[in-house]
Amino acid sequence: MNTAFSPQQRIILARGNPGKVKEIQAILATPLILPQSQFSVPEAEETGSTFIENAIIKARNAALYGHLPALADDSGLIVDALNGAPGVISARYAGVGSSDADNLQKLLDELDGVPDAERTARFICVIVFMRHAEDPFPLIAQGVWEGRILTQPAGSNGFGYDPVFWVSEHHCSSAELSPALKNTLSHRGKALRQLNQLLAAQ
Ligand code: ITT
Repeated sequence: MNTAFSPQQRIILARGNPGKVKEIQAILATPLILPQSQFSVPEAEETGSTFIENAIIKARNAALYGHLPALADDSGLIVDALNGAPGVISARYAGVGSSDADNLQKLLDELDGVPDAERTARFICVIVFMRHAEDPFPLIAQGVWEGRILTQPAGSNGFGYDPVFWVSEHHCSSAELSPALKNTLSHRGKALRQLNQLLAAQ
């Protein structure tokens, strides 16, 4: 089960919204990461009710149709005052095909009137690496980033819910952090560094 990579080893990144892809490429210590769009891979339906299930679905689909090892990120935001919503549907909270701005506005609407102390939230990231589509023992790495939801957006870096995610250590939103600083703190940064260790230990 050796996954020691040659420098030429290619890995498919399942799906991959552009915001995620940049962050993954900045941290992952593996060879060539190729976006799924370069292969004939049909979209996988994310039918799981957990981040882990959905990451496995995406990675397995990319490995199956791309015939290479595959990596998938499934991530999202959990808000305590909303019983964990938007959770696994973070990318489509305001409906299928909704934009980051639509989702963010829906979140602010749902939290209207909720006091600061009750706006606690966390970003979750699960990254799955599958050596092939039938891999019975995928590598699974996870990261969590605790924060709070602001009452209005601030900043223009990052993507998704970054403009409303308050980072208390730096007294600003996640969208006001530089990309490099976000990577040192974020759920995705933590998961990717854990994955690097898992890959190195193979
Ligand atoms: P894939 O193409 O990789 O499937 P996705 O964005 O469509 O990406 P996900 O189901 O993983 O699919 O949803 C993740 C959503 O969670 C993402 O669209 C954002 O709205 C939010 N999110 C995740 N990580 C984030 C981050 O670092 N900053 C802001 N929002 C984030």
